[in-house]
Amino acid sequence: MSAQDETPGAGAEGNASYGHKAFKRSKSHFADRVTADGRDGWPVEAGRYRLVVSRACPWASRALVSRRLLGLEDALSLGVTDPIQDDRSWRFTLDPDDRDPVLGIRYLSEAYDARESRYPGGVSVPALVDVPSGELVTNDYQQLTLDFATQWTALHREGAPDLYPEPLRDEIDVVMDGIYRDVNNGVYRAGFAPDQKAYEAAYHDVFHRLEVTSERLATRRYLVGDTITEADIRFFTTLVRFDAVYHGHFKCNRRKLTEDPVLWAYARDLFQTPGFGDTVDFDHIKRHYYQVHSGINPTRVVPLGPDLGGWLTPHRREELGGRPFGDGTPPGPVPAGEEVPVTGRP
Ligand SMILES: N[C@@H](CCC(=O)N[C@@H](CS)C(=O)NCC(=O)O)C(=O)O
Repeated sequence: MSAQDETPGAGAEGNASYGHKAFKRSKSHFADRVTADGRDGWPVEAGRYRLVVSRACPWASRALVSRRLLGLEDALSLGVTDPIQDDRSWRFTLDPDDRDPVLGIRYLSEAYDARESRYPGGVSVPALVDVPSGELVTNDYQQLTLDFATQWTALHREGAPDLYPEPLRDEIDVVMDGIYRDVNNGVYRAGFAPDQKAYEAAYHDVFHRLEVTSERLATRRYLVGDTITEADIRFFTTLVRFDAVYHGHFKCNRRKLTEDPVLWAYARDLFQTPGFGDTVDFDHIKRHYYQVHSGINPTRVVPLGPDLGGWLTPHRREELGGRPFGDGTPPGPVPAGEEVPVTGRP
């Protein structure tokens, strides 16, 4: 995957660099995998690991959606950080006494330190933490959700969809690769571009790929095959942020998501599918981007718009056919205590 090819950097967004040099997304430093056979020393086990996310973060949000769709909530507990980091990075100030109730830590960096003392890199979400030892297992967001889909199967709910079906993997990988390069990461390259030329190149990549993908989705409900796959999860997490943060804050403003009828209907369809929209907190998203990236928004003022009401309007994408969960079923309700507060919902 292209993320693994990026050059490491350090900068104001923790382990992704921006400033005078072209934006580079860093490699995930901790790339151990939790697998069915435990080959890295981390076997899949119910109740053993904690997923730490920020609901602001698109990479962490993939894991949030995937965990819901697969029904891993009982097996894999969830810690949600404050959307605003301080100088020690992600913190658990949304929890009583500002501590994660399961890990007992105030900062995610404590789990990184438990794994590797004086770890010099950035602290990033998503992070998978081993509860008994308090050590970080992995922050490899590219592999994490693929492993949820293919390694955690013994703990999937009954009726869980196959998000990475074997016969479609090559096609899914190709689609995800283009979307990663030009859209998921392209918006960051535009937003953190150090000069006009770099910004324009990224801007063109973003909108070229959105156009191509919009054409693809005009006649098919989902990106690959006729069911929801990992590719849809990865595209959704950028689309859902598009008008709220990427259009203005990252200057990706050729058009809004709401101005592309196909992509807007596709994104609404997914948003309204259990497991997608119920993980999204627009309040966390906006406050994180506009307040944390003070290099590109020095006043740290958070815009009041856009109006979110449209997310819940009919999309009529079911007319294209498709079987969202294949032979499976939608996930049940959001577990108690994990509901997104009303301040973050449309
Ligand atoms: N580059 C990260 C990918 C995930 C990522 O960039 N997450 C962002 C939030 S969207 C983060 O935690 N950045 C560190 C920070 O902002 O301090 C990794 O290598 O795992």
